[in-house]
Amino acid sequence: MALSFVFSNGVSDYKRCPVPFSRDQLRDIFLKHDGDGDGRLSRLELKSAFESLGSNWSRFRARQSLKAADADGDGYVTLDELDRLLDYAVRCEYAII
Ligand SMILES: [Ca+2]
Ligand SMILES: [Ca+2]
Repeated sequence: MALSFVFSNGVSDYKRCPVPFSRDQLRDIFLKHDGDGDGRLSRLELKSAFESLGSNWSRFRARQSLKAADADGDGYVTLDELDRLLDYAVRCEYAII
């Protein structure tokens, strides 16, 4: 039986299940989702970040990660809170360390 060398594009698989990233990769991904470039991540920006990480519950993740990372309670994850956000993501097994 011939092996098939035709691969599906893999994108759907990638989206379906979270792929482990390194902490540095996660940091890059979160920073890239600062859509308005104000140096902090709003809940919507977090949601799109978790979407791109393959989360099926991105809205839930955004809310939970904000709760976990937003130390001063201003509703945004700023750069000095980013480490806490990464801690959360790692806890949710989006990262291998
Ligand atoms: Ca922002
Ligand atoms: Ca904050």
